[in-house]
Amino acid sequence: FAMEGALRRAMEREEFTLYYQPQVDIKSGQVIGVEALLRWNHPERGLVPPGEFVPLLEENNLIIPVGEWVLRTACAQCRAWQDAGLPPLRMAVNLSARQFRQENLVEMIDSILLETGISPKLLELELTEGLLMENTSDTSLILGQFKSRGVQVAIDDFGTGYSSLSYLKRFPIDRLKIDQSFVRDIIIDSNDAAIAVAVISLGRSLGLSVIAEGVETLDQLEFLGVQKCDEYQGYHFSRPVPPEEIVCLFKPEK
Ligand code: G
Ligand code: G
Ligand code: MN
Ligand code: NA
Repeated sequence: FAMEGALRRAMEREEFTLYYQPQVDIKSGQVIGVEALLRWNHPERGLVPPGEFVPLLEENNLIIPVGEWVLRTACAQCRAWQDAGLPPLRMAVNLSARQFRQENLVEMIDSILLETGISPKLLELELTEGLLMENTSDTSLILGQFKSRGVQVAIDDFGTGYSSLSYLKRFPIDRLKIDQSFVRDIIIDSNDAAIAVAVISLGRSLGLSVIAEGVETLDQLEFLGVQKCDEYQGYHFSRPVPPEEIVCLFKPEK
């Protein structure tokens, strides 16, 4: 299968690369973390977005080795920024269901944390509702192991997966990510606004931090600020960028 071969070669030729999108504390305006986002730097096609190849990595199980590369690279980057004198930045990494269920996930993460020397508290794993709804017994076990290390867990695309909220009380979770589909029309669509406000309120009641994704305008940001949403990410502050551009955010103004 041609695409599988191409993806294997991409791995060998080190054509995968990570972009980072800043996550900003709404109250202080400070960048407090980044989300690592995979890109394929294709020799002919240029930068290919993950929507076009992550599903294929999943089908071929290549997401396991590529996902390990993502974790190691993201944690090494986190360390490099610290060594360069940046404030400690939380590093959020997307983990698919298949990656979450891989054998020895926790051991792999432990060795990457040890290797890179970053605090486990700076690593955040973004999981989906679908994964948490599968609720096999080892979901609790694995999440408990994250918790005991201080590794944080965020629920990605919150509100788009399943209607059951029971997993929120069953599992140790740190953060909800309001899906960008609710943020896009938050100013003009009262249903989207109501959903976002409800998620923020749910987070507050359960002691979870809430981050809004896909914030593109000042109006959206101000709405979220008034509603006391904790953090945001989106084009309004920055697109996902290569690591050098994250460093520039912290250079003293001239
Ligand atoms: O960067 P972009 O918005 O195009 O990402 C699209 C989707 O691809 C995101 O929803 C994200 O969850 C997924 N994705 C991006 N990087 C990774 C990664 O490193 N691992 C996994 N499993 N998914 C990723
Ligand atoms: O992991 P997740 O599926 O949530 O990935 C987030 C995706 O959303 C990334 O692919 C990123 O490029 C994209 N994204 C980030 N900020 C914005 C934004 O402000 N607007 C839009 N339309 N997309 C965004
Ligand atoms: Mn994500
Ligand atoms: Na998301």
